[in-house]
Amino acid sequence: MRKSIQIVLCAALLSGALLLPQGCGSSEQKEPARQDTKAGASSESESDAGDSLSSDNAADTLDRPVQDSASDGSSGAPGLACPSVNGALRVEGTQLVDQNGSPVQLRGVSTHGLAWFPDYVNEACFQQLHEDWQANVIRLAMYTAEYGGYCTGGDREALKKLIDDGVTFAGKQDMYAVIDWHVLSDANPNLYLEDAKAFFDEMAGKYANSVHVLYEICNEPNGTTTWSEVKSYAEQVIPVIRARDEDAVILVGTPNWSQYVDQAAADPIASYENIMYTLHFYAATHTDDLRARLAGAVESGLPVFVSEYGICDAGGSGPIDQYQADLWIETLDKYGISYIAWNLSNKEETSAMLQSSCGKTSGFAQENLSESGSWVYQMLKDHI
Ligand code: IDC
Repeated sequence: MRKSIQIVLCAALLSGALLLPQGCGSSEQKEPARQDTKAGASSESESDAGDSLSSDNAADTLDRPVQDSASDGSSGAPGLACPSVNGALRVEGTQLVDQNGSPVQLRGVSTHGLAWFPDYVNEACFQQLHEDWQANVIRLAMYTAEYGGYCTGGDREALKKLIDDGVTFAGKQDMYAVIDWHVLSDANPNLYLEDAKAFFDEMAGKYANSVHVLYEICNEPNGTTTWSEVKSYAEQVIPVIRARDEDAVILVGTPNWSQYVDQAAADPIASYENIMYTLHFYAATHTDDLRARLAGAVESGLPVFVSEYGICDAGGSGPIDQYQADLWIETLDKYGISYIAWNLSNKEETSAMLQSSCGKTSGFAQENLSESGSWVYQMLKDHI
């Protein structure tokens, strides 16, 4: 189903008086977009306004039509891309682009496993991530096999409710949302292929008209899983999504914990459009070699999306390497690649954005951020 996008031509834009960048970083454009996401229950907010990094409180966050970013005649999208301005995303060559074909980069934060840390799925939290951190995407990570995993006895209805809420809150806060089927200890996504098909059938049926939703069909194939096995999985899950949602961007993991993008580049999925391939890095573990592999894949024509990264080691903990992290961001920006930081929690591990002593689930103050959290916060803000 083609996504319907209402075009709003506001008087100021028509007159040419308002030459704002085509992004939503400015307060004039912070109202969110969606009217067609599923209604999640409104969530509690533990925001402590006096203590918050966020300086203002955009209470007026309900449904607004999607704007056409061509309405001022501008072709570029230098600001913070967001659904109300940039609309549905698609892939052109190696680049993620907006509804007008302008390049778009998504930058944001991933939840930890939704079953482990459900409380960060609240609108005040997402509002702060967008307005203060300048994130324009949130990734909703749903483990398939770990603790509370969707395929290993987890509470499916509760997990889907968290996804519904996350998608709704992201839409209301004018952010894109990635629904992540978080394959990890299950190693080979084919293990739960039928569950994946049923899940994405349901998700795509629900969100076919939600321009801000992207689907990530397997976080990290690993172990002995080959690219041809991942490709076979993808070629069975993608048509399920396409039967409901013909054009949403779909992210496909690559072997070896989403590092073998070269293998995908050598044998990409040919029969579908708007497909991107994921590369994950942890800066204290992955350096020049993986960057070279990324560059090679992109230069050979592969659209890559970094749907997860950390600035610590690949175990999600250990020391932080800011030097390598900066080199990574430089490389990703050079190629216009999107990137999402792991993880939004206060778990006692260095990849967590929050100090383990922080009990808040929104309204974070500077001192609540971990070293990773402070770095990601500054890096995202510095981009705008
Ligand atoms: C880690 C979490 C950790 C959790 C573990 C489960 O940070 O709290 O106990 O998963 O096995 C990935 C995975 C991501 C990992 C992360 C850090 O996608 O799920 O999260 N990581 O190890 N790939 C590379 C690193």
